[in-house]
Amino acid sequence: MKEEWKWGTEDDYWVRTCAWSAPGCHPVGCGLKLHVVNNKLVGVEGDEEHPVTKGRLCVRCLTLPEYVNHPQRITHPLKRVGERGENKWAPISWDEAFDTIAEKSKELQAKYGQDTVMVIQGTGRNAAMYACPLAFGIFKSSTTLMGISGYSCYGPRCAIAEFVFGTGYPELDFASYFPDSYDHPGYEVPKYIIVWGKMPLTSNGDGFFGHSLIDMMKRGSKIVTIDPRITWLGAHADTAIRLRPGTDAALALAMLNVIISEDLYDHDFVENWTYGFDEFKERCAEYPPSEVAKICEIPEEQIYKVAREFATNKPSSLMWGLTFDQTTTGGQAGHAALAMLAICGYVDVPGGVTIGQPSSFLGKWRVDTRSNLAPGQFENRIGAKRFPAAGKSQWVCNPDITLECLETDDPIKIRMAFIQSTNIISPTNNVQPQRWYAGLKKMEFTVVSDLFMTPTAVAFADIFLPVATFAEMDGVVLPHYGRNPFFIGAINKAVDNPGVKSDLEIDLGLAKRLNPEAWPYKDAQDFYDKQLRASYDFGFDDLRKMGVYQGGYTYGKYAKGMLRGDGLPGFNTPSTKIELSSLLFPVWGEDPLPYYHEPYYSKYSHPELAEEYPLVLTTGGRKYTSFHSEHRQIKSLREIDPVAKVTINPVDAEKYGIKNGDWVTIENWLGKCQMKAWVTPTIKEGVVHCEHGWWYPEEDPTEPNLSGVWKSNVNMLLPHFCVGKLGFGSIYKEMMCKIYKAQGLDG
Ligand SMILES: Nc1nc2c(c(=O)[nH]1)N[C@H]1C(S)=C(S)[C@@H](COP(=O)(O)OP(=O)(O)OC[C@H]3O[C@@H](n4cnc5c(=O)[nH]c(N)nc54)[C@H](O)[C@@H]3O)O[C@H]1N2
Ligand SMILES: Nc1nc2c(c(=O)[nH]1)N[C@H]1C(S)=C(S)[C@@H](COP(=O)(O)OP(=O)(O)OC[C@H]3O[C@@H](n4cnc5c(=O)[nH]c(N)nc54)[C@H](O)[C@@H]3O)O[C@H]1N2
Ligand code: SF4
Ligand SMILES: [Mo]
Repeated sequence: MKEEWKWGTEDDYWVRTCAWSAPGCHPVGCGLKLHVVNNKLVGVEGDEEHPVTKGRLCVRCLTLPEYVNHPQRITHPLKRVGERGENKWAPISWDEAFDTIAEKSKELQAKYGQDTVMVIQGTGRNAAMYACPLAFGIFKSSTTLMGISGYSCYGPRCAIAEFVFGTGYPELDFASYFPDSYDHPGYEVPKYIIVWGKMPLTSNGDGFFGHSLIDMMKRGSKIVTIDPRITWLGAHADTAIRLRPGTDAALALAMLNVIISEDLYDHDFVENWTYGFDEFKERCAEYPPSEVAKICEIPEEQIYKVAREFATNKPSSLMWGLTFDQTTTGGQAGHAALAMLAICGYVDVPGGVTIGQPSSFLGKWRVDTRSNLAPGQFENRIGAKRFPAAGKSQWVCNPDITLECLETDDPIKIRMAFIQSTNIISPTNNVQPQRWYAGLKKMEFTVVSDLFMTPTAVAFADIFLPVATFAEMDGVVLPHYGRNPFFIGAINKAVDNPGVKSDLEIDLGLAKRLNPEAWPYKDAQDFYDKQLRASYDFGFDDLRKMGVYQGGYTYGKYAKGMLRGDGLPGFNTPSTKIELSSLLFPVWGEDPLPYYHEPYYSKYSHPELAEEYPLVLTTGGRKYTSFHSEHRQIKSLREIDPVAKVTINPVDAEKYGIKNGDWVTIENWLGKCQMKAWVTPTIKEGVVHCEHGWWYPEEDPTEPNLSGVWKSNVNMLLPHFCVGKLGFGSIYKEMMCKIYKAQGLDG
């Protein structure tokens, strides 16, 4: 990397930076060069010197100037002057906004108790790092959460990995820890990569740079996709297994059955580093490929082929996605997938999966903010005791129980909401958004921090706080939020926009009024400088110059005594080994071994519903042109994806009289919505896929229309509280529905 991060003249210059929301993305930290003329962002280029992303950008960062300079951006704090829902506002200063929030929170906490203030956050944007600290360290409230049912984004995958491996997130080894990348001595590209219920090229989830799969394919990796759709990657794969949604656990157990019964596993690793193999082997034997092929509705040969290729081509690897969080037995599928990696000897080896060495950077600070709570307050947060496994691994409240608490005022009265980085009534961070809508209408005071006026802000906000884009702020980006931190990247301010603040700056402004002793930082730069110096021998200015810091990776840590607190070899689990049979699960009432059962709602679990609702509904496969409900205002992106789409197989389209481009109603007993049909054989027959996140900013923003937020809102068809025994799981990817031709967007 070059030494300079900013070059040019005073009025016409370039800034090198790493991306991380806003606009929304996970901590991939792609390298950009931003061109600024007269304090206006005029151009964007990919930074070829970034060691991982090497100049490549997707369309959302390529259109960044359109987003940053958008005329509908809110660029000063607002207070509501009309009724809620009327969209009438007056500008106020940041001081007035902070003072009002501080006063209101004190007043409501005096009346209803400390936990009456609820911080609702969205997914892992940069903002996510500062949401729990806002609740714990500023409002001193334990009520913070994402609205998503069953914690079903990332949390379940991390929790299962923590319980079974005793580590942070196991990520496909894409040489991202090393400055010399794929040329690093000893690194090997995986021979086979199973991409399971995930579309990383589009999603770049949690920091994995999706396009690195193309790098590895060019170096010989073969791809297997497991997905009811043939994605772009599926079309370029060696094998694409197009299974019935929600049957992943059965498939994994059948592949394990083949690997074990054909003696293709790594005996040395199993003997020395795993626990419970004998019981595990018996469980896998209950899943013969012939039976599982029928459950998954796939050819039996595919199970044998993929199991054999995965086990015998060393190293191979596997990545599993959101689907495992959003299905009934996804936790079990995750356990089985981890077992596949373990018994084939692909853990902590070059070209297998890297296991996170959790970074203390920011992590420790985030944990420490809990010390601002009273004794017992954290332990008693909503739902933590009812689901102790989730309570142990997640810091947040149980989302399903919190929704019920909003409705019933039991066990506490929540009366103030701070809605940070979520457009919670859009088809995103919820199921049954109408219930969240009703619950949030009960608030006596609501703050929304966002970049644009959203349906959520119009419906509920009393104060609106405008947030900076990454081009307008200083910060850091940390892949996997520190759970497997390949690198740390510097976010460097390029444009000065005094009307907006980053989420950290918002925390700092409120902390000054509500808990200054716990927040001894002058400003954001001072904060990052102190945090970095607590873990490394460099500060924020040094990181700016480095651009990206890569700490390197040690393989085989389990054998070197580098994973456990006591310094002995092994894994950081109760048995000191990878737990094929979990010692923890039975404590929480769960089977120690992975298993499959039918989705909550399917033609087999609810045959009485199958005649009326014959199709399987899966939702939310990611698109390049949006991040959840974001980007709907960006003209170039809307030209690519103008309206919500439902994908239908031609056989089903014919059956229900639907043609490509028709408006379609998707409906079940909980609700309905409208989308345009995309008829294509890439989706499995009997399955429809609905996009999530849709609203229409060009429509009337006031109540009851709220920019058309209810029209293509597929989450109205998704039930609440379809969780497993550990509290994890949901039905976003495996529901039942019917479809029929609609008149248009309004019916
Ligand atoms: N562009 C963009 N990127 C994003 C986001 C975004 O909104 N836009 N969101 C971010 C967030 S918060 C997350 S959590 C990640 C998620 O990113 P991923 O983990 O990649 O998840 P999805 O994109 O939902 O992809 C799921 C894939 O699983 C398939 N699928 C559906 N049902 C099943 C099933 O039952 N079994 C199997 N095996 N496959 C199934 C779908 O067809 C789809 O191709 O993406 C992040 N990145
Ligand atoms: N049907 C269905 N629904 C789904 C999914 C699915 O697959 N299917 N996926 C689910 C998943 S995995 C997730 S994680 C949720 C995500 O849901 P959320 O993360 O809640 O996403 P949004 O509702 O789009 O809300 C994000 C809001 O934050 C604003 N924003 C962007 N960047 C920043 C920032 O830096 N700071 C602040 N303060 N605001 C910012 C955006 O403008 C936007 O209005 O959606 C879930 N919903
Ligand atoms: S993945 Fe795309 S949107 Fe995310 S930081 Fe990289 S280029 Fe930007
Ligand atoms: Mo997510």
